[in-house]
Amino acid sequence: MTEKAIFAAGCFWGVEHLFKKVEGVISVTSGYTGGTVENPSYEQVCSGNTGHAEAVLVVYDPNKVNYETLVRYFFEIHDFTQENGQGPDIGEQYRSEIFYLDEEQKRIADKVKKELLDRNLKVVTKITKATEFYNAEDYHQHYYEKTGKKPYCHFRRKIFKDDYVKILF
Ligand code: MHO
Repeated sequence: MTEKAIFAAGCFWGVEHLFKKVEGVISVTSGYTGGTVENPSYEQVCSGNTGHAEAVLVVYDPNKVNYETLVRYFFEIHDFTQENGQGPDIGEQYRSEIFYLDEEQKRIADKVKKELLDRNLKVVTKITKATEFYNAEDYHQHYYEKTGKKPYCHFRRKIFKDDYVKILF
């Protein structure tokens, strides 16, 4: 059995790269969601006019990792205080957003976000019901593995105390 999660946290190259390292994650796919245009291209999404966010679809084994762990990790691998952009990438396609697939995911996402707000941190992350997820073009999948380049704006900063996630490599 597998489950799915969808996260937007800026340029999907880096988000995909970091989620792959998590034990229990089976696959990560870069794509577009949360907009209005059907089957958009990268160029259309880049124009900022489609309403889509660059996002990743994470397929995971719920016996090895749970949704709450993925949500915590999501907050640790990007800057959730930056509105409509991530690092040098500016535009609403780079926004921070959790697209929940059911009410249980929504409850967990809300809970973790509240934990951060209760610590007086700024959190711009939206929590929204998932709509259609469109896979990005092939050349965007596994971008860093294919190109040998290094992520330029995603890295992990620890914000949760306990050792809640197992990173494989
Ligand atoms: N600033 C980045 C954005 C890439 S991302 C897939 C670049 O063009 O290199 O949106």
